[in-house]
Amino acid sequence: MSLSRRKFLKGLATTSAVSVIGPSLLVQAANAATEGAATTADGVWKVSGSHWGAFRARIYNGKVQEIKALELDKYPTDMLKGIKGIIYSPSRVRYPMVRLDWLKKHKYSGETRGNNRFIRVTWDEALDLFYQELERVQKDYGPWALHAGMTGWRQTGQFHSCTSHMQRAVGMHGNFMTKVGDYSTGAGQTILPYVLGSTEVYAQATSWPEILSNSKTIVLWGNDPFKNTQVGWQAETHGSYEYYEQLKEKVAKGEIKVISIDPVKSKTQNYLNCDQLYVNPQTDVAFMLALAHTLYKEDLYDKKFLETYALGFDDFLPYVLGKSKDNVEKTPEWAEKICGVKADQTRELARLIVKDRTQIMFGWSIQRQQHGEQPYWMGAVIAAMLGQIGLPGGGVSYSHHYSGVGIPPTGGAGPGGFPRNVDEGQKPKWDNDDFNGYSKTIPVARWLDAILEPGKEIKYNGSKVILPDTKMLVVSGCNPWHHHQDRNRMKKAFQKLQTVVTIEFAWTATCRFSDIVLPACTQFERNDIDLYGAYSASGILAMHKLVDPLYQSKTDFDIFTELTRRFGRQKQYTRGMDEMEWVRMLYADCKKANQANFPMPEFDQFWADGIVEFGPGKPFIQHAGFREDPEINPLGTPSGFIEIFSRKIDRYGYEHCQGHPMWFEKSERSHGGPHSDKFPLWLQSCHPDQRLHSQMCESDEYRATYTVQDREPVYISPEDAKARGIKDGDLVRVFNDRGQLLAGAKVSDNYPTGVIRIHEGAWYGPLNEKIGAIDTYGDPNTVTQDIGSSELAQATCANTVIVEIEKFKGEVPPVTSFGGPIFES
Ligand SMILES: Nc1nc2c(c(=O)[nH]1)N[C@H]1C(S)=C(S)[C@@H](COP(=O)(O)OP(=O)(O)OC[C@H]3O[C@@H](n4cnc5c(=O)[nH]c(N)nc54)[C@H](O)[C@@H]3O)O[C@H]1N2
Ligand SMILES: Nc1nc2c(c(=O)[nH]1)N[C@H]1C(S)=C(S)[C@@H](COP(=O)(O)OP(=O)(O)OC[C@H]3O[C@@H](n4cnc5c(=O)[nH]c(N)nc54)[C@H](O)[C@@H]3O)O[C@H]1N2
Ligand SMILES: [Mo]
Repeated sequence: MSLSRRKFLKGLATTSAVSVIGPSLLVQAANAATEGAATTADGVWKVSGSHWGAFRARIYNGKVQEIKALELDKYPTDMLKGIKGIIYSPSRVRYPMVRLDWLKKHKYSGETRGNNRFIRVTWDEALDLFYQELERVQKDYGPWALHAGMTGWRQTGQFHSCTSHMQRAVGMHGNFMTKVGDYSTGAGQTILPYVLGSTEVYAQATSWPEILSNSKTIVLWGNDPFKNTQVGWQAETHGSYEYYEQLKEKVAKGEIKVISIDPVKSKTQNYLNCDQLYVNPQTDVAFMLALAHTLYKEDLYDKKFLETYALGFDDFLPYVLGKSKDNVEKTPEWAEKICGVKADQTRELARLIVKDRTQIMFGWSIQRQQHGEQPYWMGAVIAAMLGQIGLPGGGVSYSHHYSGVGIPPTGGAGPGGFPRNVDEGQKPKWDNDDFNGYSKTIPVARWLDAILEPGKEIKYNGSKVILPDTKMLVVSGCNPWHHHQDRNRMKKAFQKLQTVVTIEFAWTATCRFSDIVLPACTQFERNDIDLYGAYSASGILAMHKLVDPLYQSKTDFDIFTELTRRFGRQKQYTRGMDEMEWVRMLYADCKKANQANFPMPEFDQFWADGIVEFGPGKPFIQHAGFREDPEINPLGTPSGFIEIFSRKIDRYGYEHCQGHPMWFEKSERSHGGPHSDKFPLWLQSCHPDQRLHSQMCESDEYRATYTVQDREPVYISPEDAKARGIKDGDLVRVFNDRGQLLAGAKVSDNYPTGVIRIHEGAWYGPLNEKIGAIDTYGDPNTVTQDIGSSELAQATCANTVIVEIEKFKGEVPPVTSFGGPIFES
């Protein structure tokens, strides 16, 4: 019996529950132990996990009654309270549904797509239609007309990872267009391989113990780890919070100085009670150039480091000194007018960060904007000038706010997953790889362009992409009507699509804009296995099914087993194994991989215990090998060194991403930037404190803990609110030329003038399907801009958006986001 389980049972023994257990229940308890469960008078407790962490759930009367963090999790997130509401949400997809007009009016009736009128059909009818549509598209067009390549934050569990199921099954039928990159780090992951030799954004970073004992200054650059490590890509351990606690103490004692460079006071800044340096949104590069200018002018930078480890400083310098084409010297005074940071403050910061060991930690929001490549590149240049890359507690990182990066990793191997691709040697039913001259892979956020401007040629990362003429979309494990920008542009594009199939458990706006919706079950209704701690690799977690699939929902595995049966690929798809056989096999493979270092028990024991722990990890120092010997451990850049100037990028000849980092004005910007006279407020759509994107928005009770007049909150400064006659709790309209939405005002001192926030993932609830209709709940992507960051990454620019806000007058429409479709017959 593992320690955690023993502790749990001991805990139960001291509660009254155990003393009232009668003999029959004790027998049940003994049986339950073999199912990874403990029985008490008021139900069975089962171990499982989620993006929000590992937990025990109490099941009674066939229902999940209670969720408690696993004892190992010392810093559980409040969001565990929202889990029950996902399972029992009134917005669950209950039955297979087909859109009324699509089915009855034919010709795909794109003009009414989004009116939310659906007909309930049987599973067989729905899957037959799905299969027929796949056939039609492959036969009439070809693989280029089908986009099934989107991915997203599928629920956890290595076997049931749903997008893999969809892509393997659809891929067994025929090829399809797919994507490269993601919405999280599109710009960052494209630029950094040129500069530091790897994507960096998903790299392990220096461990917190090393930082806590070596750093004197930590710069949180657009980074809110206290908010953002509540969730993880795999079951999150929340081990980072122990270190945040220690950091808070050190900040209080003056042992470490933390500076949050951010347009707003973040949750982390508030928690640590650290220094705040306000910077105007989207202007960090100007600020960084001024820092570089000071470091150079005051001769503070590390010349030896640049000589030994970096290339191209001399090609970059003229730009800083105003001796290149633009003739503008990047002085702190020049920057002040753009970024709002006082020139003296810039000089002070430059002197501070070279003085002692400094760790710069970037978040990702800052690259989710136009020219998002530049701040990351320029950040690496600053770090190179400080000369501390590769030292414990020094240098630059781009991942410390993500999935427990920075917890000393154990090095244990996690379980593999269900294969995303068709097995080797097998061919799809439609064995056609002819993309008709179109690109097979496109940059992730450009899929809407493909629908609207098929055949258009765009530049991307040194190559050309020709956008395919998409006719059909299959969506699983992501919510494009949350994650993509500019809803009204999306409406226009979706009117052109012929068929949209979505596999979902929550009736999101994506379901509303689909034609065939198949009810998946949630992760809580299936058995699975996961790595505990995506980056810490703290152990292996059993994910026990808590309840049977609700309504007519099925696991994605069962859905696609049924689909592949329709074209004779069922055996290949499942490899002849069922759910538990897969879970057992994944465990067996994982046990083998860990044999030498982390002995694991037999499966049944693991399943009964709920978790295998790998013990404490070993501290890690990022880029240490490179620092030690750049010849033996070169970076993955073309030269093997840090590239301050990139010949490769320079040769691409792009306008918005040139040979070295540069300041570019944005297409729209607050604080005196373009169009700020008309729309003076920058809208940031940071990641939610109380959701995972759009997941959990459907959790009614939990949502009610943060909504304002049933709407998503919009955070606004006291000054901006007052100037517009807006009071805390008012219903407001947020708008620009692209769209309009309703939200509830929350007036907060954390925001300076000119900056407002609506968290991403608020469920889109248009008043109707017409272009321009007001969003009744508060989805920030109603007003965001759908452009590419630059010719290099073509990444999402969700944060390049400005708006105006006013008190809402007139008749208040009800929120249309929740509760599912309108049932027609
Ligand atoms: N304005 C703005 N927009 C943004 C961002 C921003 O900062 N601002 N951030 C971007 C970023 S970084 C990201 S990562 C994306 C996130 O975008 P997504 O990953 O698309 O967002 P989620 O809300 O997590 O959507 C996952 C969907 O999959 C469904 N799902 C989960 N598990 C399963 C399953 O097992 N089976 C099936 N069939 N369905 C399942 C959930 O119900 C949910 O609707 O959003 C991007 N969009
Ligand atoms: N609770 C929770 N945690 C999450 C997620 C979630 O949905 N909920 N999603 C996860 C995912 S998929 C991702 S990609 C990450 C997202 O991680 P990030 O993208 O790093 O997170 P955000 O919260 O959007 O932004 C972090 C900080 O950047 C600041 N910022 C924004 N623009 C600028 C700018 O121009 N300059 C400067 N200096 N600062 C700026 C914001 O004010 C904010 O404090 O979070 C992960 N963690
Ligand atoms: Mo993300």
